[in-house]
Amino acid sequence: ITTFGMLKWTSKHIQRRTFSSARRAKVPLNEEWIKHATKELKGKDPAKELTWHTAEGLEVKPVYTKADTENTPEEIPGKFPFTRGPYASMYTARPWTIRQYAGFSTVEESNAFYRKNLAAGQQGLSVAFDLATHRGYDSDHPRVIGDVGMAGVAIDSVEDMKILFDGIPLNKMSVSMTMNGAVLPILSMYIVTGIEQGAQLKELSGTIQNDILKEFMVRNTFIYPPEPSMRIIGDIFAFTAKHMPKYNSISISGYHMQEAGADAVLELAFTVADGLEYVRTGIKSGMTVDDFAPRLSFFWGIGMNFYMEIAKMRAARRLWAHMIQETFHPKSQKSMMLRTHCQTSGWSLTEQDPYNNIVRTTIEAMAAVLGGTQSLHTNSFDEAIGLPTEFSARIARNTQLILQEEAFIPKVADPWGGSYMMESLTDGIYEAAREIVEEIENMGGMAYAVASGMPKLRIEESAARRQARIDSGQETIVGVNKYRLEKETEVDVLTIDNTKVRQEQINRINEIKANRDDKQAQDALNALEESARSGQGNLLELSIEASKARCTVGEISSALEKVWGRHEPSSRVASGAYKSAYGTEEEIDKTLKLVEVSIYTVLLSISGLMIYYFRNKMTRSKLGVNPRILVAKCGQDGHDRGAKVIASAFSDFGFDVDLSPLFSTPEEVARQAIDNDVHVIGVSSQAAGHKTLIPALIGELKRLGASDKIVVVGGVIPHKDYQFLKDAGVSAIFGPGTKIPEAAKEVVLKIQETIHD
Ligand code: MLC
Ligand code: 5AD
Repeated sequence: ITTFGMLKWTSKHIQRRTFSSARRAKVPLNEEWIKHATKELKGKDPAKELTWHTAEGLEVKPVYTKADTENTPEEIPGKFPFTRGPYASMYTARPWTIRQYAGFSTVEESNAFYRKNLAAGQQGLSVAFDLATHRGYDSDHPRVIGDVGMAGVAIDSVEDMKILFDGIPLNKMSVSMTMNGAVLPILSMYIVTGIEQGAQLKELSGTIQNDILKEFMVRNTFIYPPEPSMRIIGDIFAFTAKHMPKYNSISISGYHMQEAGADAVLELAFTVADGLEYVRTGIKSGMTVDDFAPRLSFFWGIGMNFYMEIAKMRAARRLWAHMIQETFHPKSQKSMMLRTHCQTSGWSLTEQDPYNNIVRTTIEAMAAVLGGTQSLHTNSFDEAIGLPTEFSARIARNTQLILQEEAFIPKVADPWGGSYMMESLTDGIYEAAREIVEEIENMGGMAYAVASGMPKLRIEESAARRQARIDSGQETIVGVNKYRLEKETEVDVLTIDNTKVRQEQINRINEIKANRDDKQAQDALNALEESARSGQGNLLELSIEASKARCTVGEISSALEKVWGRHEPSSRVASGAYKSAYGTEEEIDKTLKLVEVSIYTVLLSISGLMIYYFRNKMTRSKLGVNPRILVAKCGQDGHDRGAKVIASAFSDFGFDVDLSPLFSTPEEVARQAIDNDVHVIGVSSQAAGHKTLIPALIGELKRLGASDKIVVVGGVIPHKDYQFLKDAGVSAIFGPGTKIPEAAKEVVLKIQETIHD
């Protein structure tokens, strides 16, 4: 029985999350303080009134005293279990690496952008690839017409990679590449570029993300099924351990879990559990833990929960060190030392009043740095609007330069060490996360857990709960659910001419194919296919040969796909979580009534509908069935947090909800909408493909005689594209920060309108 085939769990086997006693404060509040505080509160109990329960369910007391750290052991940075940092001197000797993630449209433009940024103070590179490349398609593939060059740079062959790094010596500059699905062609093309620049393999330094488990959970740029995907990782560990001693063979990533909605404890636990699974993978491919574990690296998301994020990073280092020591008994200290990159949270940034995002990013960057990160990306303030412009990228980079060079922050290692509160919070997160890691290890490890769907479902529930806390006002987002501006200011947006990029890429692919030695290319592809079939040989080594022979990303990927196939993800809706976190049904109704009075009173009185129609009764009686919506993702955009939250909230509101498979073409979405007889198609777009994909969808509906279907769009859509989409036939557009009940009401109104017509 295979690792991934064994468990056939369904969501009903998965326990709803309950918070265990580990999350409660261990030491009661200081007696004397209680007396003073009670007086200040005019007799109310401060323990009851002022204890804060974080989204993780952790109890945070209003004050900590020496009693809280009585059992905290004395630790120093640079020493096991590394709670206080992987290095003894930390930033006092060398600050973290300013490593901004970027990539857009062509290799020429991205190369120029990198060089400019390096000259302006950036210290390491980090490449963002477009979604076509992520999913192993060449730019000329019909499935990726809307994706080429949009959310990152398009790479088809080593010739592209050579232009991307032109004038950037790979034997000196450390380069991170965020690549997971098409990791073999991309890593091999980077290596061949290094070699052809004259670098030696042992000089290449940087990081490949190579973390496929979290792709199956949240990020969704997988290509092959889980099991062969894990073999690829083993082969990369083996090759880099042998030939590339300065290269980090993986970036075990919690970031995307947080972006998908995981709270700090879930992010920490699932990431450490992923790491343990990868260590087993390395050992299975014939190495000792000390051969490769020193080159495993990590990646955290840093959101707005300031104390919690610092504590998470400290707890993570301790937890990793303990788990590795207890499970694998390494000889080298370096095998237990967690080094990490951090990125400030994109999800926490808002489309409304976007300059506020500079402040948010600064706070998050401070948490990352006070938590002891090795490398950091700070987001640009236009995150929720589009890709960074030169201006927004400069502010983002300068945020780090100011922290490094103006604020004296690097002068002390782990400055929070010994804080009563921080040490207690670190212990609390450590224990809560350790419980989950042990639960997963007892299931048989993360490969089993992922196959069961458990982590994905818990993250989706956590996301729906969080959205409900925001929509109901329990959590504040300045400028969105509180202190909203009367009038928003427009900011500049980067536009990419996708058609032009695609044509240029296609020209280069044709040129390469015309000029290469075809037999050499074919032999290299056959060898890859054979290795996939037999399980013999190292796939990275063979991919390097293929890249040298000028095989393309698409060709290398499909050589393996011939044997392994493409992984088909399943989609399901986590219903119930939104409603339960929003409050009681009465509270939902009450809130809706308030909104109703301000916005919809007129509309409602005209159409003679009562407020309750939103909750379906009237709509249902008019339609004879529940309102049906297809929540769709088009193209290679796998960011499905928004789609999932909408699906689960709409289902809680009484809609019948269908989810399209990820990576559908517009034609496939149109077909599914007709087959499922939905009233509305809600397309969620996060990767800038909307201007190509939405008109294609509406065109196809028309062609199939289904123009009556309402199309609404949600996600990251620049305002200047709104009219374009409306002209194309879109009925409504819901940007970031939309309250879901309001969106649901508008959708119901649209359905009503078509019935009246
Ligand atoms: C550091 N060094 C010190 C020191 N601090 N030496 C002495 N004293 C000190 N105080 C040494 C280190 O040992 C190392 O050398 C060298 O300096 C560099 O330090 P580092 O700490 O290794 O930093 P860096 O090279 O920047 O590596 C950081 C990393 C790495 C280990 C976390 O994996 C990394 O850079 N990751 C970045 C990942 C990334 O950018 N991802 C983007 C994802 S975006 P030596 O010799 O030991 O190496 C994304 C979004 C999306 O994913 O698309 O979804
Ligand atoms: N350039 C810069 N940042 C990017 N991100 C994604 N793609 C790019 C890119 N091409 C960042 C955003 C996003 C996160 C996943 O990575 O901040 O939220």
